[in-house]
Amino acid sequence: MKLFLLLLSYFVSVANAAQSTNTTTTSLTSCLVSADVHNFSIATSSSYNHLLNFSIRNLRFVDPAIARPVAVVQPGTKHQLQSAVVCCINLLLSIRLRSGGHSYEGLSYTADGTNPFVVLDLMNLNRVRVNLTDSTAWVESGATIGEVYYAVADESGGSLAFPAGSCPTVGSGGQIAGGGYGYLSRKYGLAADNVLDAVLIDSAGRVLDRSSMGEDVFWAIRGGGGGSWGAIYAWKLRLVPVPDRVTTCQLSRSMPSRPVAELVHKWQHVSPALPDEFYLSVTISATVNVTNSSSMCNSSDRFHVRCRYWLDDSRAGTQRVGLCEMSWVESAVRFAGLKSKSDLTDRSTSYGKIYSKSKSDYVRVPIPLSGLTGAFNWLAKEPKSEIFLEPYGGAMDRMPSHDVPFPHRRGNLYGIQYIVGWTKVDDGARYKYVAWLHEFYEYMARYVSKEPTTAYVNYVDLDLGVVDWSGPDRDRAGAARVWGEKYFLGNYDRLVRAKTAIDPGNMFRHQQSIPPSTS
Ligand SMILES: Cc1cc2nc3c(=O)[nH]c(=O)nc-3n(C[C@H](O)[C@H](O)[C@H](O)COP(=O)(O)OP(=O)(O)OC[C@H]3O[C@@H](n4cnc5c(N)ncnc54)[C@H](O)[C@@H]3O)c2cc1C
Ligand SMILES: *[C@@H]1O[C@H](CO)[C@@H](O)[C@H](O)[C@H]1NC(C)=O
Ligand SMILES: *[C@@H]1O[C@H](CO)[C@@H](O)[C@H](O)[C@H]1NC(C)=O
Ligand SMILES: *[C@@H]1O[C@H](CO)[C@@H](O)[C@H](O)[C@H]1NC(C)=O
Ligand SMILES: *[C@@H]1O[C@H](CO)[C@@H](O)[C@H](O)[C@H]1NC(C)=O
Ligand SMILES: *[C@@H]1O[C@H](CO)[C@@H](O)[C@H](O)[C@H]1NC(C)=O
Ligand SMILES: *[C@@H]1O[C@H](CO)[C@@H](O)[C@H](O)[C@H]1NC(C)=O
Ligand SMILES: CC(=O)N[C@H]1CO[C@H](CO)[C@@H](O)[C@@H]1O
Repeated sequence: MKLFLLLLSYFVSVANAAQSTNTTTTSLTSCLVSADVHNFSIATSSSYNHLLNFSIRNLRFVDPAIARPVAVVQPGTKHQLQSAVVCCINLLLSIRLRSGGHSYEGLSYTADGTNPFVVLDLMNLNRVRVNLTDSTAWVESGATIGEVYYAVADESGGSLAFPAGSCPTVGSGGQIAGGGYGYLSRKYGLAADNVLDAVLIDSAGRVLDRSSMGEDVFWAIRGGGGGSWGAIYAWKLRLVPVPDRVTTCQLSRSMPSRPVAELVHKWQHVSPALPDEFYLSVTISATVNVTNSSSMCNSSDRFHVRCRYWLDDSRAGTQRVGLCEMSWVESAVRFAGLKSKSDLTDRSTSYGKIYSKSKSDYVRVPIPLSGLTGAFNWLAKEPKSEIFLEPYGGAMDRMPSHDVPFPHRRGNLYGIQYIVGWTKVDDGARYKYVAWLHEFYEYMARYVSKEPTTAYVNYVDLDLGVVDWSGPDRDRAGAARVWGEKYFLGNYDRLVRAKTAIDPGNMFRHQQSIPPSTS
């Protein structure tokens, strides 16, 4: 008898769970429809899989074992975005905002396990409105960086550009929220340094601009990381002048570890000290190629002098150095490995759709030759790995560390991104790749910034720590300091204050969002 009762209660609770998912779906559907939001897919819709999958850029998160959203909603206007946010909040559904879907940890479309969730996919909010009178642009946050580059170049006849990252399918929603470092950052700073205004929809459903959100929140959204503050509907960007022609140079060499180390040893002294108009990065892959080195400037004479200075005096040699002049936007096309300008606006490309895991570091003291040789010997052991060295210095050195939440300024010579990437489902080999990455990262620890170890929030890395949102209130802001200070150094406390002001109920959250203060 007792057993029977237990069984009965088991059935009842299962039936309730199914019922409640269905009630949730039904309530969300009717809330959206009555707010005139019609472009969404629930789990039983035929378009659901395609839509959810479309912007999953890291294939590690295409996995049937990973919880899926109740719905994918695609707002097409500011008002629809606001309505979708309000529906989710009223129904106590977690929100995942997805712009380009490039989050290294899938934070824009996976759950933290505490709640059913909805993906608000912003790909239809991708309008870019350029104002040539004051060299600004209003950009809806679902526009990709490629769409921004294309529109700005097109409307300004190539005289203006925007300083952001290199991957054209990355979203401006996620990238600007986390900083945004790229080819023009040694001259003009980060994407986030060039945000003049923004429209934010907060957890109370209010539509706020710079003056109504207040300076602390306006500060926080420019580099404090996506998904913590509310939904950014649009950014107002300061566009920057670029010359008609820039000069680019790329070379690719296959060499053993030692000469690569010699080249990089020299590079770490030279590249951060070059004039602001130069950007000279290095990618090193396991097959020990030095590839895709690039520079840009507005005077080919001066450029030749610099390029030859660096190349003559190195093991790279001067042969087969591809020096070309082109417009700035063409250089962005070329460095992205694309063919034509119109490719910049193609979001259906599989560009960057791989399985991958990344980590990051910053370097303030040049790494000794022996350390670099050791690093490249280590790298050579894992053919699926790559490291990417991005030069700092220039304007990055002159901007105060507290202007925006991104703190890695004066004294940083370069940033390192470690990547292990694979293209096929691998039957467990991923554990081997990721374990290799962890060991390599540990080896590098003695040579990079420490106490604290530093990292770039746009290369988001859950190994640094996660917030457990389940269970009762406790000092989560204190616990999150462990990883928060790696990304934000002394800016962490101000981020907690901004979070507490704008979203005290913590409606916008993920595994590494800034917790509100509970005291
Ligand atoms: C191939 C590749 C190249 C890259 N190159 C660079 C580079 O050169 N420079 C650089 O700085 N970074 C670079 N990145 C990192 C990139 O900037 C980050 O991964 C960025 O966060 C991705 O933004 P997204 O909109 O595409 O991603 P998403 O996954 O859509 O979003 C990332 C985070 O921001 C949140 N978010 C998205 N939209 C909004 C919004 N409208 N309002 C509030 N929160 C939002 C999401 O919820 C999530 O937490 C690169 C990444 C890849 C994969
Ligand atoms: C919810 O209920 C409706 C009507 O009974 C049914 O058609 C639908 O498939 C259910 N959805 C889910 C997700 O169970
Ligand atoms: C709905 O979304 C699809 C896919 O992104 C898009 O092609 C279509 O234009 C959208 N429809 C409306 C009415 O916004
Ligand atoms: C999702 O996309 C990936 C890569 O583009 C593909 O391999 C996979 O089959 C897709 N899955 C679904 C369910 O569409
Ligand atoms: C462009 O900027 C100028 C100067 O700020 C302003 O007067 C004008 O209204 C703007 N144009 C548009 C279309 O917003
Ligand atoms: C070219 O570079 C020089 C030196 O930095 C700078 O003074 C000048 O304004 C630049 N010209 C253009 C057209 O950008
Ligand atoms: C490395 O360089 C060699 C010779 O130029 C080339 O054949 C090889 O494909 C390159 N490998 C990678 C990963 O770029
Ligand atoms: C961005 C870029 O130029 N990528 C190139 C780097 O080098 C590899 C190998 O030579 C090319 O295939 C990429 O197109």
